[in-house]
Amino acid sequence: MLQIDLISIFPEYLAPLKLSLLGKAQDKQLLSINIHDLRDQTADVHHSVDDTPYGGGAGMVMSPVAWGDAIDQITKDDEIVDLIILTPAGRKFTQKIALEFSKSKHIIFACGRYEGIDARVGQYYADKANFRVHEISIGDYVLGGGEVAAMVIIEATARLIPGVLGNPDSLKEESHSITGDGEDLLVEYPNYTKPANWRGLEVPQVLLSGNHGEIAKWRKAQAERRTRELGSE
Ligand code: 6GU
Repeated sequence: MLQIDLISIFPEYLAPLKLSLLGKAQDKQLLSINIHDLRDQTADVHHSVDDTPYGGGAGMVMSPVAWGDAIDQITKDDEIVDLIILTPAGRKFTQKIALEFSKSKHIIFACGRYEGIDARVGQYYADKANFRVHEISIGDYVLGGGEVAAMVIIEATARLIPGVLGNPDSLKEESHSITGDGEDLLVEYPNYTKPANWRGLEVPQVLLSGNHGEIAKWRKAQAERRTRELGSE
């Protein structure tokens, strides 16, 4: 069972985590997803979570006080926790990192907004023996907050947990699938289904041939061609 906690000032933004594959994984008790409102931690009447940056500059920074209280409340001292801080300045998320996260027992997502979370939050938990802190970005563009990025990471991670996918063979041949050593990263070959002729476009003949050796060779060549073409963009 993987326990996932998300902390956000827009908990409603995370409602889709109940749906589809992730909903089924929760029904099967392979996954537990809990959403927390950061503002529940604030004592002041305005429930403020941000303040002006030391040193000046534009925008607001999220205060470490509410974050620390929220994280402490959902962790026990005797468990290992992966704390994922979502930030465009983080390490780029990949399939390999998804595989690593899929083996975790407890992941906490800190979904920041504004100009980010006070840097001491990551520093404080990185110094604790039972925390592994990961600053993660999902790509080279800037989002309004970490919520959508957290959903991307959860969707990629959860489907790698044994039992979550109905047909585990689906993992074997898809794009970016990892074959043990994590090195063989190809995008997938193109797929076709009926009809064999659609609006004048024919399915490649080899796929209709029934020759499994030739089909495997063709698919490998297509995957390599696609991967090469992406690399030269
Ligand atoms: Cl994780 N957060 C934000 N705010 N923007 C991003 C991101 C994360 N990853 C890419 N852009």
